[in-house]
Amino acid sequence: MADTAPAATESTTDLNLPLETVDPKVAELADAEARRQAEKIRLIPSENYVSRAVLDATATLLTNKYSEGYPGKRYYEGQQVIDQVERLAIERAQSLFEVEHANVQPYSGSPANLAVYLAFLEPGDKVMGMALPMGGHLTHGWSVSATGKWFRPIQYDVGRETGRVDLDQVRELALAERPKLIFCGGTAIPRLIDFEGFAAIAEEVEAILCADIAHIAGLVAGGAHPSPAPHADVISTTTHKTLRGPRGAMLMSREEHASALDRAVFPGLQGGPHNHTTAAIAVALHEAATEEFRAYAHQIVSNAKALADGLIERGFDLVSGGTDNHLILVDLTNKDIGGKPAAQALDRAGIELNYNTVPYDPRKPFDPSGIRLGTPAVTTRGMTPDDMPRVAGWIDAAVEAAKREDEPALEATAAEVRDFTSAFPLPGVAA
Ligand code: DSN
Repeated sequence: MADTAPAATESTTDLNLPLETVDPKVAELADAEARRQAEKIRLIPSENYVSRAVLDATATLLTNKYSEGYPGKRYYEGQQVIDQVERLAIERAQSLFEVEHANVQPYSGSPANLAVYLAFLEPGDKVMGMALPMGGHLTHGWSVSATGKWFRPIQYDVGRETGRVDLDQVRELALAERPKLIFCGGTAIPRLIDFEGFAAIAEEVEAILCADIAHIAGLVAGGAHPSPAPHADVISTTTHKTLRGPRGAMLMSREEHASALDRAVFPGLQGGPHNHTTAAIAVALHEAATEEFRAYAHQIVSNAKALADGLIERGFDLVSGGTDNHLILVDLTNKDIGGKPAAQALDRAGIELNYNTVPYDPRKPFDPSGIRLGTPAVTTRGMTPDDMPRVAGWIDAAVEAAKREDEPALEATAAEVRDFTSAFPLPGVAA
């Protein structure tokens, strides 16, 4: 118990004392995580480092307020300030993504996507999305998700040889099955998404098209990936990946779908919005509207291409042969090592990424053939394409060391990585 609970001293009842005094254990863990994030090369493509301003907004007293409803139509009094915060976030989302409507209340990506179902489908209706092992998302109708159990999923693949979506196959399937909702986007797609092509198919079968841009929202905002805004009925996104905001989500659409989406989020699925998160989303959107962020978005892609080239030079087999965005999916079959032991060894070597299925993976999802990596966080840290060959070299060295079960070699790489990362200040903390 002594390890997990603060000592019951008088000081814990003083509500103005800082964390390190009231709960040194939690403070210590937060510091340890900051050190870990500083010392690693963080390549999980859905992660980032938020700015100090985003962190500050997250830690405000806005967390104390309940505000079920929407600006001007709340179920609790005292919304004079919260309404302004939420309107600001909405206006910034509308302006940045050039959309008529934005809902900034979804708690995260999965609830946001569930709200899309609630807005447009009845249980048992057909939904079409990319299969999870091909790079889709659980909430696009995968069998273990509520969306695959309560709706009838139709799943499309990527080409076995190309690793890319084949829109002719998607169209054929859509015409045969006539889903009511089609998702494009996903979690392990290294190539551009043809929103216009998907919209043409959705229109032909009279389906709602939802573009899930959770991974690429920052690239879209920064002009480094085409925007779905002119094409999709609904845009769903998280706010904490390439967009570099707090953990949260947004739904955006044309005005005609505004009230269906709003009713689905509240009261359909959620209670009170997390107002401190809304404020931090507003800050992230403000940051994403700057020229610096546009440069950042393009640099993410340049870094990913440079890292992909470095890996290819070292004999790694990249799904689709490379990347157009922030993400690289590697099939390790030709390296004679599974994705999971490789990812675990890489973590010990100071390089953080995740094991992942690859299309048509003969292995199980908990022990798949691939690793997934990306460059949003290292780009925030200030790394450039010139740094990527070195990163690729460390990945190669760690994978070979893992095969030899050579722990000293992994430790040696971790030491080199610690030395390297110390030149890149940890974003989000005071200088
Ligand atoms: N967990 C997210 C990712 O890592 O891509 C998707 O929800």
